Amino acid sequence: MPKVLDRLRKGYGRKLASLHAWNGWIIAALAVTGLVLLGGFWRGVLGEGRVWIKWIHIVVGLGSLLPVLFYLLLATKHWKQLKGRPWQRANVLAVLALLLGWLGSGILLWQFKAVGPAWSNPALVVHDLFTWIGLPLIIYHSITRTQWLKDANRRAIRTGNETASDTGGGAHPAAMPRPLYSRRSFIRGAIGVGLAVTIGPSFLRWLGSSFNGLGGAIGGGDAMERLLANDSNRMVPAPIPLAASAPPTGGGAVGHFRVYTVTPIPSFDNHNWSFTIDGLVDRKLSWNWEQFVKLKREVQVSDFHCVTGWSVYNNTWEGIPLKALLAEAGVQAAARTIKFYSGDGVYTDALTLEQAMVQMDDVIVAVLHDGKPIPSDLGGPVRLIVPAMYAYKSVKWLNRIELIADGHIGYWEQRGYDNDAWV
Ligand SMILES: Nc1nc2c(c(=O)[nH]1)N[C@H]1C(S)=C(S)[C@@H](COP(=O)(O)O)O[C@H]1N2
Ligand SMILES: [Mo]
Repeated sequence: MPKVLDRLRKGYGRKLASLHAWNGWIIAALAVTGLVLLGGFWRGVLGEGRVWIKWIHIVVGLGSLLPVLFYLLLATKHWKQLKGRPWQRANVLAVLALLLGWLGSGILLWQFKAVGPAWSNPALVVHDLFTWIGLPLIIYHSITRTQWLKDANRRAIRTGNETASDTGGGAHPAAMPRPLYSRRSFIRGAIGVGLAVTIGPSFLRWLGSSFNGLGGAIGGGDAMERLLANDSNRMVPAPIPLAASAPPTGGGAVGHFRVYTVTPIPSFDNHNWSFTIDGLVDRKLSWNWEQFVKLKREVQVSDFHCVTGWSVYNNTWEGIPLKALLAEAGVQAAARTIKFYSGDGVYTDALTLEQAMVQMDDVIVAVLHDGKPIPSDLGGPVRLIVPAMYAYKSVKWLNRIELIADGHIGYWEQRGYDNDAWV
């Protein structure tokens, strides 16, 4: 056994270097796929590709354990070598901590169904936090280690250091003044400041929305207030909340919605909005907004869970129970599936009649959230809410319900999401 270790340690320098390179490539792949998964822009553009990218991210992420394990074989020697170099030791520990933090939280996110929202929610916060801290460090590290900077460093050292006789370069320009700041530290400083300026504001916004208490203090105002202020819908009259909605029975939602959409956010007003129930029904029904706001609404409190690991708890939704709408239209015996259409023209999803009528009692066509109109970013004026299932069932900008005899595979289900969406 010691012999094996000995042999392993032989090409030690070369091994460390290639480990470093492998690790670099793995982190680069994770950074690119991770940012694509995070970026709202890519949701619509990629479609099915998004599910693939998620799998690549998961597999490569699990693979990041390998360089860590290999490094541990070399760690004792490396650690001794770094004696007297506290910064380099800190660097090693930071990289290990980053990789393990990402890996641990990543595994919980990957296994979100097994662990449930109570684990996947904090895991997402940790995963994001490590990204916010780790990615700038890694970008800084890679930029300052590129070849042109190394060359610049050498030049800076040569001109700044009178004893640099080992540069092999003939006459030393002794008259050259020693620079106050070396070119190297100047460039490094500039890169650091550049990163802080570009990434800082989004980081603070993320901090504000991830930690409720800090929201007002550093996040720059409440996220929901911003969404409400951004509402691009122009529906008149505004729905008047029931007493159970204002103040909200649930006491107010806890957590923040991430705005997800696969199209540009649509905007509606009284002229381009209507709501229809058709297909296998006894009475095809259609409402304009003035008629729709007069329908009898109910209030319910529920949690909202996305498969990517975030949840919003204690939402007070006010709207029309799906069952009431179906009863009014009269479902024909041949109908088996309820198909939901979004006013974005692209997104659809479905529930079986069995799910919506027998297995669930709380599917609601929602018009208000916590006593306020649902803002356009969150699917207003009307969105579906299916509390017992993951939120990809909760179609935003809902404007049509069709009863059909066949099954229907929804937008994300066509692109790899599980047909079974039960939380
Ligand atoms: N029309 C439409 N509805 C949609 C989506 C979408 O992209 N378009 N995304 C779904 C997913 S995956 C989630 S998690 C929730 C997000 O709702 P939010 O954007 O209000 O947070 O909406 C669901 N309904
Ligand atoms: Mo989602």
